Amino acid sequence: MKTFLFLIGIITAVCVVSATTNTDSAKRYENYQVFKIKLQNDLQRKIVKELLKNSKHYDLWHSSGTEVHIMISPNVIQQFMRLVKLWGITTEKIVSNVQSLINAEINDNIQKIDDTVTLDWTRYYPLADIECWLDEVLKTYPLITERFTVGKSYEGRTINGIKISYKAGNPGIFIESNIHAREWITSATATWFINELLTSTKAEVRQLAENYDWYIVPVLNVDGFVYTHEKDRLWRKTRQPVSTSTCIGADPNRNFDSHWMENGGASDDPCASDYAGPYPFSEPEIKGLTDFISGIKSKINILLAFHSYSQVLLSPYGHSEEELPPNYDDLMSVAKAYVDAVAGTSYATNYEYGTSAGVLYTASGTTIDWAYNEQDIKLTYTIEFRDLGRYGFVLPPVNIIPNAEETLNGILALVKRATELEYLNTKY
Ligand code: 0X9
Ligand code: ZN
Ligand code: ZN
Repeated sequence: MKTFLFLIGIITAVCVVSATTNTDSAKRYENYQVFKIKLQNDLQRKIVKELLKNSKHYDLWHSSGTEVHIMISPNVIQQFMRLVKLWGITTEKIVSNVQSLINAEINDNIQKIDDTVTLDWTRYYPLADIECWLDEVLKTYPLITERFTVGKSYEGRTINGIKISYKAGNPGIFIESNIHAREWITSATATWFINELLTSTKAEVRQLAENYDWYIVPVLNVDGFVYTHEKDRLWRKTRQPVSTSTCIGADPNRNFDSHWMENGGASDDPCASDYAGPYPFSEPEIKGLTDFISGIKSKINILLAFHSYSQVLLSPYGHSEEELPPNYDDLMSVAKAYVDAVAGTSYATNYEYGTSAGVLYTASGTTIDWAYNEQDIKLTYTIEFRDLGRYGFVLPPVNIIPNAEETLNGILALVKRATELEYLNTKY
């Protein structure tokens, strides 16, 4: 019985902290502002879409049916104000200086630096520290854990994952995290979750850990993640150059070969934040991930993709709002269990749920649609973590543990409901 081999406590990784990052050469967001916009008609929608084409000065942070959050550079704020007045668009400033959020985060991260790294989830860590911690986890639990790699990034970094398996024959759950570079809360939550599966003594967490095989990739977009730490905190895409443009990178969550570039769910403009890439799987990170998942698809029953922000749980489809997936009712029932469990946690955080295209917007070529459509994984969800826009992607690290705790409760309920609906039986 391997059951009793887990140790209790925090995994201490003894690696020297990598040189601190994000300083002089990093892009600054002085006086960049984030506005919440309430869209009342199609004309207003069109105007906002037009503005976003100017990707140098306008960056989409969030979008749902009627509400859009846009970060705007100080150079065009006056122009923006004139336009919204002219067209009667309702706006509200939700961040008055993005750089001050980033400065606060840098302070939070620096204060606690010492010589060795122990992930304690009170701050955000650079990739080298996460990798070091993961090495230590794998060394500490050699019988339960196993490294897997999903190939190499464009810049040549190995993309690491951890498989946690207490016994043979378990159904599998795959977690993809930090596919979008700036969504730091995702890898912070994924690493906390790994630690919890290995060290928690709570009965329900032990049962979750020991009766399912977990495949977790804490940081998928490694190049982009390093870039957010060193050069541009708000970078989203990969870092592979585009031959036809001076703009760099593709949106990895539009690069999957499933309804790729359909229905306006992605952009063919290399400068756009949702650029689909020149062709499906053009990004090595996505090619590597999909090759890996294809190889184990018969063992994967559930796939979760961690994102931020918006507090929503999204099911397929992303590529079409009208078309609903065949097991829509089950997908919604399982989603409701997740959302109720999150709301029932002491923080009482409110999530919404629904299909991706229905709740947010059409997005084609995404992880969860590909896994659902092409890999026969019938429960796939995007989870958009905290918050609702007060801090957006620059979520203060005091949120890490609360976010992770409510996510764990959500996943416990999700797996329970999925089991009741018989989604965790052996597939083939
Ligand atoms: O746009 C995305 O890729 C996700 N939102 S984010 O702010 N994290 O970038 C949402 C993806 C939703 N999934 C689908 N629409 N399939
Ligand atoms: Zn299609
Ligand atoms: Zn995302």
